[in-house]
Amino acid sequence: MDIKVIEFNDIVDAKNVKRPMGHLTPIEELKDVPFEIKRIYYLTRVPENTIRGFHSHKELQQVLLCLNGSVQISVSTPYEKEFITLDDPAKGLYIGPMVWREMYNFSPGSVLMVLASEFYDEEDYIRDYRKYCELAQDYYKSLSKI
Ligand code: T46
Repeated sequence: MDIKVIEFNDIVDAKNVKRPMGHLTPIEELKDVPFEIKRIYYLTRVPENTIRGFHSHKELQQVLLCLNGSVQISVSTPYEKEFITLDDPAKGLYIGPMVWREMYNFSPGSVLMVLASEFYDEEDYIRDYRKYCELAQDYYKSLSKI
């Protein structure tokens, strides 16, 4: 499955000042994330017990970061499934094409920011799980032949 947890640079010692100065996390396209960033969006004020996602993308690549609070993500293909907790603003989850995702357990006040490789295009979404399984089986079979 084309996913990866990315640990971004977490800079805490700004200017050698002795008292705590907070954290600074820089993110540069094609260096810290493996694509050019064409779009940024974020999810805020998600009500308790909401589950979002329930789709895959055909080509889009994204990195999800939880800037405040925590959120859990399940990522799966017809062959494997993983659960990732995002609870650190310096940690991102890269999700490549043809990975089904669901986001749940948003903590109160959580902010989930997403860096995306393409502009918004509803045609790139697969929102029907049966259809996803059919297309994903073909996709992963074709990859295994390469
Ligand atoms: C994803 C997960 C992590 C837009 O008009 N522009 C946009 O850039 C986006 C992302 C969404 N929309 C519209 C499409 C829907 O009418 O906003 C509405 C809610 O989108 P959706 O139900 O797809 O939201 P999530 O939270 O289920 O999924 C979103 C992204 O859409 C998706 O790409 O991977 O976050």
